[in-house]
Amino acid sequence: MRSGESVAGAAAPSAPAYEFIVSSTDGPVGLVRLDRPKALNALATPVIAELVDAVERHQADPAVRAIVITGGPKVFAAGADLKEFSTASAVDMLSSDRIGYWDRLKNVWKPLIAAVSGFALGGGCELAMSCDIIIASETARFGQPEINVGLIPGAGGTARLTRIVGKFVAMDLVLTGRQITAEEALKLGLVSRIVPAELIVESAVALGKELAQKPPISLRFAKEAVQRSFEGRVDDGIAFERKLFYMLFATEDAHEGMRAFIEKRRPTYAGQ
Ligand code: DAK
Repeated sequence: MRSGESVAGAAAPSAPAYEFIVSSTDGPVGLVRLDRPKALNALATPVIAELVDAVERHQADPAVRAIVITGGPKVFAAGADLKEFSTASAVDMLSSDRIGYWDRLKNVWKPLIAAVSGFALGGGCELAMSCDIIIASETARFGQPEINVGLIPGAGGTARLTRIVGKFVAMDLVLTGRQITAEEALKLGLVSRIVPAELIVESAVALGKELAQKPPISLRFAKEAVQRSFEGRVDDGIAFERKLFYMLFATEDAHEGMRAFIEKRRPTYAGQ
């Protein structure tokens, strides 16, 4: 961004000039909007780096009491950037500091609200699941389609989704890569509210303002307690998932899958 731009209020104080996100505040609510529409908000490393920076700035701002992460009307985020990943080796993945950005989101103690319209796929769904509350618009579509490009979820998806929706639904979603609607996501407990598409940001900000009225220390402790009970059990899963995700970059199938996506053709998997 275009740091002077704002979505629903003033630009965050001394916000740097972001390229892929827009950060602003609306009263006590920090708002971070992914803004890379040409690549469907694919979470390339600089994108997630900017997002985490903006979230941390809101966390450091005493006037901000809740933070909303959103995307555009057509897409929340279509996952990690497959163009960036397509040439990476297993060693590149293992030695890169990409995952560090994702891990930093875990240290955010202010409530994080994901406001999802359109596709929240792969890392996009994982980003939403890294938040504390997910609000969906009627157009939201969630999924972990990594299997279709020779990968598996790699930013906590297998572990968190399994805890949220249970083993059998998680297996169905992770093994088929199919998308689910906002209605299904509501039934499965992945989202807690569905709102009309045109009200998604407004609704999330209104929820943020409602939370801003609560006693901040209780809010923080409540979040930490739920998080401890949830994340404590998923940490082992996430560590295991991460190793397997990196190992897949040593397979021909993963590179074939990502290349095929970029070249807009059907992949051929040889099991190599
Ligand atoms: N990466 C890069 N470019 C993408 C993209 C992606 N994930 N998704 C879409 N694009 C690009 C397309 O290549 C296309 O670019 P151009 O051809 O115009 O240059 C443009 O966005 C529009 O996309 P489509 O033409 O495909 O648009 P459609 O409306 O037809 O389809 C779609 C929308 C969302 C269904 C489709 O684009 C799609 O299936 N996208 C890929 C979804 C996907 O497979 N996501 C999972 C990616 S793997 C980790 C961190 C994160 C992760 C793992 C580890 N660590 C740090 C360890 C996460 C991994 C993933 O998310």
